[in-house]
Amino acid sequence: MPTAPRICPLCEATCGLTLTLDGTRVTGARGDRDDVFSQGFICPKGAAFGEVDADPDRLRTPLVRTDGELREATWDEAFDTIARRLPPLVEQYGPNALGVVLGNPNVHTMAGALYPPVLLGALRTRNLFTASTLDQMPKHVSSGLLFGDAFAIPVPDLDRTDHLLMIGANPLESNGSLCTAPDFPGRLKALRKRGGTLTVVDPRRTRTARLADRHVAIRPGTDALLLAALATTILAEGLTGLGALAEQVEGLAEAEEALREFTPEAVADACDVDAGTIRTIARELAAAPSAAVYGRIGGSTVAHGTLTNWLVDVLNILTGNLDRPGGALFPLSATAPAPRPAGPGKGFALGRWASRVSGHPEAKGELPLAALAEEIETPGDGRIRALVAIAANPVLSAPDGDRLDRALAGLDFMVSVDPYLNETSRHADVVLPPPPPSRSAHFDFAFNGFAVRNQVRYTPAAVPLEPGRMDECEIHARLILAATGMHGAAPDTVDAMVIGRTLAKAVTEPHSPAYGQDPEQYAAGLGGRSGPERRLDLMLRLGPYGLTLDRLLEHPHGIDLGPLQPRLPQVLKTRSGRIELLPGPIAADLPRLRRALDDAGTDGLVLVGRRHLRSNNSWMHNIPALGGGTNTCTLQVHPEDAARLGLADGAPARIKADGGELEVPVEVTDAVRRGVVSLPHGWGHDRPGTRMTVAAGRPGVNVNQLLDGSRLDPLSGTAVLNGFPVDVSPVPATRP
Ligand SMILES: Nc1nc2c(c(=O)[nH]1)N[C@H]1C(S)=C(S)[C@@H](COP(=O)(O)OP(=O)(O)OC[C@H]3O[C@@H](n4cnc5c(=O)[nH]c(N)nc54)[C@H](O)[C@@H]3O)O[C@H]1N2
Ligand SMILES: Nc1nc2c(c(=O)[nH]1)N[C@H]1C(S)=C(S)[C@@H](COP(=O)(O)OP(=O)(O)OC[C@H]3O[C@@H](n4cnc5c(=O)[nH]c(N)nc54)[C@H](O)[C@@H]3O)O[C@H]1N2
Ligand code: SF4
Ligand SMILES: [Mo]
Repeated sequence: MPTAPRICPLCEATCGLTLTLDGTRVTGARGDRDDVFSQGFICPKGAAFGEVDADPDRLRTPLVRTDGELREATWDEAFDTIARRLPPLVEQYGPNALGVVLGNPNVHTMAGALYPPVLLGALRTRNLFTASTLDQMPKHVSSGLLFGDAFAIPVPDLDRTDHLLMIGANPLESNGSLCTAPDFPGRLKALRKRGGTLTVVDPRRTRTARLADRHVAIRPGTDALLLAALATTILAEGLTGLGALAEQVEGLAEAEEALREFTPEAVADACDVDAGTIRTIARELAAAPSAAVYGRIGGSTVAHGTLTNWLVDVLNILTGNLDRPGGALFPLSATAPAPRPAGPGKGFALGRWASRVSGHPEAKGELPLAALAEEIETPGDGRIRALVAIAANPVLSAPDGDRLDRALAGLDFMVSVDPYLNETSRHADVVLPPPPPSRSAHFDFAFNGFAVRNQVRYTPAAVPLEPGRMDECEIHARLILAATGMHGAAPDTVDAMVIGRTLAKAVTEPHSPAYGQDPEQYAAGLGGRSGPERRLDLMLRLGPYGLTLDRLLEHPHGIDLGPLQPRLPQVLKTRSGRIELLPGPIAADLPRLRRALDDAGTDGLVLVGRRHLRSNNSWMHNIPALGGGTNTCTLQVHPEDAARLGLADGAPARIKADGGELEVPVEVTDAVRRGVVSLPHGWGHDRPGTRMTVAAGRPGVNVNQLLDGSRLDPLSGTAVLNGFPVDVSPVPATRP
């Protein structure tokens, strides 16, 4: 049977797959043993690539709303409608009348990397919302402040480290995040096999925690306190070892002073981790020949998310592990611009503008997704009247979906770029469906920059597009043209414009490989059979390895570019040109952390989320092969809490919080610690007007309905999705 390579787009691990094909049908997927990075690894989601690809509920044509109903339409009708209705709204009410929502799969498609920045650059709206404010924005803010670049995110050197301290991540289910590592589980096992140590901090005894040398079942939301106490211990006991970093760091004494009061004894009750354990972890971290601290969702979507992420890197710095093999290093992707010479940069600004209704500061040019509904609902100048949602399902993924659901229904105009008619896209006036992944080329613009090894791979579409379908890059390009008054122009006009602009700048930069050349001549020499391929070729040529698209095509299983290398000080773009260890906004947020010590030790229940290996956020519950078993929407409760509250395994419970209440079946398990209940996200597929038949048959409940959107990490605008208070009670049996 014919086969074709395809990088898996279903999570951040970016495994190379070998698809088996029968004509244009994908009949199976196995791990590509020749892939330079994943070497044959595959998980159940990747193995179900064929089912994901062939889901009969995927939309085959655009949908356009006529007389209140979404009907199948041609591409011309769809883009004509956008061109007719969108620009007049922007013209009449200004650029901020258009909101843009970018969801998670944009980091898993070429289109999502190449076109939204062009759309935003042309439209100039301040109303940009992305999944980052439900996810990793605290890391961007922390990196922006420390290193001057929101994308300078150190990645744990998984394959060489002697010691890994993992905060709020469960890679045995998630396969890793902001740490692209195919076969994360195998890499953790290898760490233990070579005598290394793994400590996992998680209120649940996860599959990852079970693999660890030590599991610390912390009280949710208190990791910043724990990490601060680790830092004070290292400082107070003279265990710092900045080594080569010493001359690059400023603010060490100030940071020491600012953290001084967070001693192990001071935080122990709040964290429910005894002071002795905290000291031991600190000493082991400092003593390890090499070590990395790594934190993800459980340390991000919490009340002190930015402080937690900052402290992760403070610890990497204090122990001298930042930018050193075995520690936490900055990857260098093949499509990153060729490194400019080291020196002071522009720095990172926060809060350059604020949201209209609640005054939330922008972070990285974005406003909190939790504030989208109020920006649509609240009358006045700058109200969002039109929305473009690309690969996003905020009705399920963001706080208070019911309110957002109503708000979306009140828009003047909405476009969704989405393969499904789901909880969010059902509100669109025009739905533009991308083809299934086997029909798309793939390149990991985002994840190569967060990978544990420098490498580069490109897979062209495995199967040609059927007649009547449109590549997602072309959909995005045509959307840009229709939204900006250039409707009808050829889609690669957009790519030519970007190439022209990029080269105009590059030829003036002495560190660029294109320096001093003629931009038009350079552009004429680019390879690639399409606009997006030419852009990829350009980025590779201007990148740090001097690669070309042709070179990648000669290596269908990828090119290994070696282990991560130290990159300081070149990475730094702070105004000082150094690592600014205690940035102003961080110092200003520490009193709030101090106050968290006082509210500690309450007996109430708090809720945390969880992920399942066979699911992915809100959109994969429609694949029968991935459903069932333990992949269900249950409320996990510790046996002692269940007994105290009168909750029985399998019986329904009512769960109440700030934003609402839900009824959900209980799963009694000691995998969650006392005082903590766990409910997964991405469920709640029971709204009318969707076309996801399998998901609708086992809808589950939407955990985000428990939130009203008011709980945010103030520095990053990230929603608090973990560690919020809830009340749980049994649902009284009703008489027949
Ligand atoms: N309570 C709670 N809520 C959470 C989280 C949590 O841990 N707890 N996690 C948060 C996190 S980390 C994230 S990233 C967000 C994710 O939330 P979203 O960004 O809303 O992402 P998804 O839920 O994955 O929905 C993705 C949408 O993209 C569509 N899609 C799938 N493939 C493609 C494609 O190739 N092209 C296009 N154009 N569209 C596609 C899907 O049909 C779906 O509509 O959820 C957040 N919400
Ligand atoms: N199978 C699968 N894989 C996925 C996804 C998916 O939905 N399914 N989603 C993808 C996305 S968008 C992302 S962002 C990544 C996320 O990748 P991870 O961050 O690894 O995701 P989770 O599995 O949610 O792990 C978070 C852990 O934090 C714990 N936790 C909750 N609150 C706290 C707390 O206050 N403190 C501490 N220390 N721990 C806490 C939870 O119990 C959970 O085990 O996964 C990606 N991969
Ligand atoms: S681990 Fe992620 S990238 Fe690898 S096969 Fe599974 S879903 Fe795909
Ligand atoms: Mo995410």
